[in-house]
Amino acid sequence: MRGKGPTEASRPMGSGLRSLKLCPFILLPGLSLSSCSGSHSALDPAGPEASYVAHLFFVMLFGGIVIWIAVVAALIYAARKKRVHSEESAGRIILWCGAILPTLVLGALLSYGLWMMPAIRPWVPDEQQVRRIEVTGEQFWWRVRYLDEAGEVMFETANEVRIPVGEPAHFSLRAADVIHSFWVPSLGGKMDMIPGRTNPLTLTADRQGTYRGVCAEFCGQSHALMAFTVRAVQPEAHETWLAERRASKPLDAEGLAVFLNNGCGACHAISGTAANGRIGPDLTAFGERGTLAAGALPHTTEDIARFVADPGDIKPGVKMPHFGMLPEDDINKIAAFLKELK
Ligand code: HEC
Ligand SMILES: [Cu+2]
Repeated sequence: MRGKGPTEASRPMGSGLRSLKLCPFILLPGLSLSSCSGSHSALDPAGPEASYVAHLFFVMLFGGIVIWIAVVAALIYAARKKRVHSEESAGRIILWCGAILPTLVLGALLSYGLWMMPAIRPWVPDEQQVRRIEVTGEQFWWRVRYLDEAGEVMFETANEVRIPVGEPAHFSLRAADVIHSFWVPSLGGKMDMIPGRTNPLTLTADRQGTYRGVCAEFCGQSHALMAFTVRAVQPEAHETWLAERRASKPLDAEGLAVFLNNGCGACHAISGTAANGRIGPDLTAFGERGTLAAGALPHTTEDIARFVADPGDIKPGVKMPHFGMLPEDDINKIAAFLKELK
């Protein structure tokens, strides 16, 4: 059998293999192109910082393709020609293709990257960074604080950031426990959040929209479930929202009582109530959020109830105890109460 041509049985398999080999060439670009647009793509920039990142990517992609074609062409040429090089000509090839050319290419790329750096990471003097937004990475959610002109905290929220369109938003990035990384692909590059440090980051959204951000540094069991939302709204709408957030609102007293009686207020704050815990996300405007538990679930009353009953089931390693032992009725009341917090 060995050494003979393909048998009847092996032929279909051979053609199957051939189409399998083609598969990555069709599938990979298809798959990667399908993720090029949308609220979570560095290739669909929504601001100047992100545009530079995308630009750098395409320049590198183009350069990479040119070099790859040249290398493959050289390889094919070398494989076909059975020429034996003299030691001198081999040395010249190594010098040019192995040292001089890479140095030139990498030097050009480095200069280009350095030239672009001020645009990608605009440096804004401290005194111009008024009204900063302080974002703290926590396992596995985001604490968001809006500061006023004097740098005092106006109010706190979580897992969602609002910025005005067309105006630079200045972030102060911190970490409470381990290293996290703040990344909104549509708006700009990543910035690490390091315990004990405050890293500044300025991002501008030049079109209105909702953008998704993620934690880009492995930070524990539920790292992959640590997302957030950036909403870029018109500056006037932003001002109205800031004012609204500072005003107090009437609350459903019965729901609040169930919330407080079950100890939720030890870790969560709801402004204007006895709930003033600081361990978990501030829930004052919880009903406004588009997602639940840092993007882990949709924001529906059922999902809130499910999360409260067993948060560890949805986010492994979560720092919230489970409340499955509470009567279902209480959990549903709490969920309905929280959903209405605006
Ligand atoms: C020991 C502290 C602690 C207690 C007590 C606690 N939580 Fe939490 N809670 C947390 C932490 C920490 C998170 C953040 C979880 C995450 O997303 O990683 C959280 C998240 C949440 C969220 C999601 C918030 C968001 O922004 O999406 C809700 C809703 C919530 N808790 C409700 C409750 C309710 C209701 C109770 C009482 C029955 C309660 N929690 C008791 C610590 C606590
Ligand atoms: Cu993280």
